[in-house]
Amino acid sequence: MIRFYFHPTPNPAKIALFLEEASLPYEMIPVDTSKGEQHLPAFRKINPNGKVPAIIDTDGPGGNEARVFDSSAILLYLADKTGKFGGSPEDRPELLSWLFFIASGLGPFSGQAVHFQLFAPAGYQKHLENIATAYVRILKRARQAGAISDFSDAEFEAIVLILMGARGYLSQHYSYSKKGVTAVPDHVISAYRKLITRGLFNASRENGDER
Ligand SMILES: N[C@@H](CCC(=O)N[C@@H](CS)C(=O)NCC(=O)O)C(=O)O
Repeated sequence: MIRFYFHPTPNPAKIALFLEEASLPYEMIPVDTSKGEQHLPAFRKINPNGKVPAIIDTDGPGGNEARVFDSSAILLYLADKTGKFGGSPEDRPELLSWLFFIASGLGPFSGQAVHFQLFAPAGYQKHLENIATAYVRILKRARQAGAISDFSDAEFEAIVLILMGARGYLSQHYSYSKKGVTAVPDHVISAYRKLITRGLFNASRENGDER
């Protein structure tokens, strides 16, 4: 059984999506980050970095309990454990490249964009512009590579883990674009809408992760 430490924000949404799409049984344990529950000592034992998502697999390697934190690590762990959404060995180089690119490039930029747009004191406009420029460049590359534009059924399984990784951020920016923050180009929004139309994200939306 997977114990899934969740709050309805973008990074936990990636794991919700995997668990639902893989039909893995799990117990969802709320960690309300708006109340600071991510800093409680009991949760810090599961993720010393004090962020969601995290999981405990009660049936981990060797039959032992295992904890995994950080969304990309959890996606890879679950892909290996279940044999689902990891693609073929031939897919692995692209899959790893884009997944780690999301973890080390897209993720930190997106997190900073949200921080500087919504929470930081005034005076950070230049920094925000740099983030927006980098973010658009990243999304353009992803689109050129076919990761977020239209794709064939054959390509779908190989890139779905990548999309799970990117999805939380697209969702977040889609919401903020309604509030007048428009760092995401129209074609990215329309690709995201297409994915929603195909029903890919329905299960995790029902779990309340859309804001
Ligand atoms: N690199 C981490 C980032 C996790 C992260 O930033 N989680 C946010 C929610 S989306 C969080 O826990 N925020 C609360 C906090 O930072 O105190 C991952 O990919 O899981």
